[in-house]
Amino acid sequence: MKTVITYGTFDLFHIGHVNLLKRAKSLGDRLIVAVSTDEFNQGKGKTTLVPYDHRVAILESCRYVDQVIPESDWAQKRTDIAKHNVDVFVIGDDWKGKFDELSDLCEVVYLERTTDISSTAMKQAILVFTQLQKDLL
Ligand code: C2G
Repeated sequence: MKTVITYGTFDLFHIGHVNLLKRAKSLGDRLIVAVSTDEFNQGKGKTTLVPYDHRVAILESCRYVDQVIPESDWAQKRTDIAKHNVDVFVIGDDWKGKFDELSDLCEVVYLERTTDISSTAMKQAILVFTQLQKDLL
């Protein structure tokens, strides 16, 4: 049983997340996703639109995801890898090089990000749309 793990906020679940999870799952038999809690995201300077428990439920509904755990601390990765017998750590290449120090515990893979989509861009589009709606009323 080859176990893969990845970490992220996964706000406003979109095709970039799906592509990442699909490719991550293809690297093993089981995919664990550690989802950033709302409090941890505040520490990342990220404000999420979708609350943690909804982001968990959305990921649990994804065919590529076998288990969802909370990410509440930058330093939990080593413990998670040991606890869940992880063989492969995967994350998008916007993080390239940032987690190389995990390579003594497991394989570290950076996957190419999907272009032209991001939760941030979606939030901006929602703001513009909301403003346009107001202007039309
Ligand atoms: N992603 C992607 N393509 C996009 C957007 C995101 O491949 N267009 C990937 C990211 O590279 C990441 C995952 O989808 O691997 C989740 O993205 P975010 O929710 O933005 O995750 P992030 O806030 O970067 O959190 O400890 C690690 C952090 O928790 C990562």
